[in-house]
Amino acid sequence: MKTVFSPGQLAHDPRHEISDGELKPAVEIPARAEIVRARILEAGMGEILAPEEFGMAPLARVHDAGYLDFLDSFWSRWTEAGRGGEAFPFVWPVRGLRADPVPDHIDGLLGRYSFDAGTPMGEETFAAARASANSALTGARLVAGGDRAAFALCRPPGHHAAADYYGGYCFLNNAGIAAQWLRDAGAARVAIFDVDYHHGNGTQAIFYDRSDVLFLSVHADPREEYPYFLGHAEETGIGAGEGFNVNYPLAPGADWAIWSAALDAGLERIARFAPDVLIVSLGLDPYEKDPISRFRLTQDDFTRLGARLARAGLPTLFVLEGGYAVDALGVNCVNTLTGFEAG
Ligand code: OKP
Ligand code: ZN
Repeated sequence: MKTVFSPGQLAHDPRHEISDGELKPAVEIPARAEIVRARILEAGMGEILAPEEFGMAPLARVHDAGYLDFLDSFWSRWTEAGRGGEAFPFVWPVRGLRADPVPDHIDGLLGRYSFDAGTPMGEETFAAARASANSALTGARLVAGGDRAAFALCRPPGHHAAADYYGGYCFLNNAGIAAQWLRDAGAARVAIFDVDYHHGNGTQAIFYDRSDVLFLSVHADPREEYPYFLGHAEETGIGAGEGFNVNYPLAPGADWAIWSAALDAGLERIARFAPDVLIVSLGLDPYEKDPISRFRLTQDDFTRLGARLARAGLPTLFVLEGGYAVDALGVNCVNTLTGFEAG
């Protein structure tokens, strides 16, 4: 299958993140994409294309105008406030405070448009996130044009970003933007299956009241794991979207036997939904050696994952999400994709 990737996605190159009460080395780094690209070439998996430029319109179908404006103006506001390094929010409009009116000050804007303090922003962040979204959109166009599958090598990732907030290393919801674009291009129903170790809270929030985009996620139980505030089994959708949001939270430590049972349940739900296209939010952090995660998938399990996804028999767009065992990322990613192709 074809891969879509732009070197422009590497421009977001954070130094630090806030986690565990410390300023630590960032884990969502350009090397993640480079090692995946290198393995695709080494394995001869197929062509790597540069994304087309889709402009702002497909982003605005999913994201709030004020949020996009914030991302676009962030660096000039940050530097005008006398800052020059990486930005982190530190104040949020939680219960009892007011999110409207939107503040003028960059420190207020950072809190208004984020949900965590663990996600560094810099001068090149929005440009890299736009390039990443263009890769997802180009992959969607390949699948809409008849390719059985495509791989969008998205980085920065997207599944934690909602209509009007960033967090979890995510700024633009690449999978959600691709899903909406496919709907606008004529797909009646799109399923998004998120297999990242962390719940895809942003994607869930974007489609929570809709029945045309089915969202499913297998992830670590939010009672014990990031993002803590979404991803429980009882979140099933609202209004017209009731029944079209499916969470499979698992206790930390889940191995292939436990994890693949949830995968199979999700695939059964997808078969009943009968979508025109399947989007896989492909997080590689369920891997047993991932440094920030606690599931136990092996490298061979990713091949099995690809094969099971292929059995759905649907045009499939893979969109990269997380995965931080950098040395193993290329193998785990290509195992999934070649497992799919063989399946
Ligand atoms: C992004 B993606 C661990 C801190 C975890 C946030 C994790 C974001 C994961 N002590 N920080 O879903 O892989
Ligand atoms: Zn993750």
